[in-house]
Amino acid sequence: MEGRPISGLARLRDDFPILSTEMNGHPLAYLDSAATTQKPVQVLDAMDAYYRTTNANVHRGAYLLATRATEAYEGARAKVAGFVNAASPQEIVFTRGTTTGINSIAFGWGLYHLREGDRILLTMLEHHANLVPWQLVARHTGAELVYLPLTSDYLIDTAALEGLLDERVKVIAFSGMSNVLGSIGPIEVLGEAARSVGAITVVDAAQMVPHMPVDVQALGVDFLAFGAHKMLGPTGIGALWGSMERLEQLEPSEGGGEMIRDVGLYESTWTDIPHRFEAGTPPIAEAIGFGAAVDYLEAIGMEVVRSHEESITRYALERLAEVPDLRVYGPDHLSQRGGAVSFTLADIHPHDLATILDQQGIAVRAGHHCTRPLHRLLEVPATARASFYVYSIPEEVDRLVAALHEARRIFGVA
Ligand code: 7TS
Repeated sequence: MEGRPISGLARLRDDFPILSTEMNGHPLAYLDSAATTQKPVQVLDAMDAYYRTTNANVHRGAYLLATRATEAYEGARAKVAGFVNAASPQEIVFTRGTTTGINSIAFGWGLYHLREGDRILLTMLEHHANLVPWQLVARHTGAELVYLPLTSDYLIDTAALEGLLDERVKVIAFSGMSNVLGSIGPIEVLGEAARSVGAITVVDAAQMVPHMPVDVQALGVDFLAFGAHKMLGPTGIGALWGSMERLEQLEPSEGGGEMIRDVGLYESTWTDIPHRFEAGTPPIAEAIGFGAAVDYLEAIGMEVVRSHEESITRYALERLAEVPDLRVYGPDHLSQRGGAVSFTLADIHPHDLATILDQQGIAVRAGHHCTRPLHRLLEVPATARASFYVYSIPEEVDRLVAALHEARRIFGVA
């Protein structure tokens, strides 16, 4: 036990108004950042200022206000592009979130390029967002789904590629960081494997981009989807990054205004990338909030975000190990994991556990976390999950552990 980590980022907490509220008569201990993160005043203010001073529709007005709105929207795209080191802002498509990003690849690429006999390679730890869209596309195209298993220490088992990888595999889609186990995906290995058989790689980066430095040009993958709301930004917006070569192979999966070059009665042509994938009026204020979230994280530095998360996760794993009958599901090594810590406590149902924690003002998620196949593999119907972000402090872990001891007493765990 190395003791409490120094909470070097605790000073940030004043930026998050919600963190000084009370729940059930206790200060809120928000330990559900894998579901969504809280928002700093810098993000709230950017969105408020946009509506107060700049609001107009984008890419259509001939007047100054509309030009300013368009510049703010496109400025946000450039910030997001810089954040993941995209080769150009054009490679960033604004989406509604991770789910929409993955669906737009499944339906904009998969539907047009897959046929019977082809294979889509997924893994056993995927969120439903990176599973169900592929099931739908498999049903349409006749392609088959195959799964990479997990190792005994909860990592994607790349040794199993040997039996599964061949020319039939056209897509490898996998999570960059598991929302349940915390496991970091073997991106380089799977990217290389995909290239060797001419498959595309799709990274569900919902939990990855918010939690570690990401350089899309260095990763060697084709598509990467993430959302703003898990990285201090608003809900309703996310980004799909794709290499220009792959984006050119993608068909729009939504049609409407602003995505066309010309429209005839029976056929239309598309405008340039990325706007051909952004039909209709986009979430403009949300994009600006996303940009402000990126500024905020860049001011901290993503290396610092990652090391803070490692230290709070190390502390949580050490302290949770003190609770008898508690089982954590996920890799032990911090270099292989992020800050989502899922656990069960004896045979107490995770929902009951979450209710007892809530009575102490501690917010954790309980359930299958949109990963039913993974929970079946773990042979538990549900887990409780504590997850951390830049504002998480060791005192919250202490309160969690104390409340878990209390839960054991309440449920009479011997
Ligand atoms: N992929 C992963 C790995 C996720 O964790 C989530 C959301 C998604 C995709 C979907 O993101 P969305 O923003 O489009 O909904 N994960 C969670 C979670 O763990 N608890 O609530 C949402």
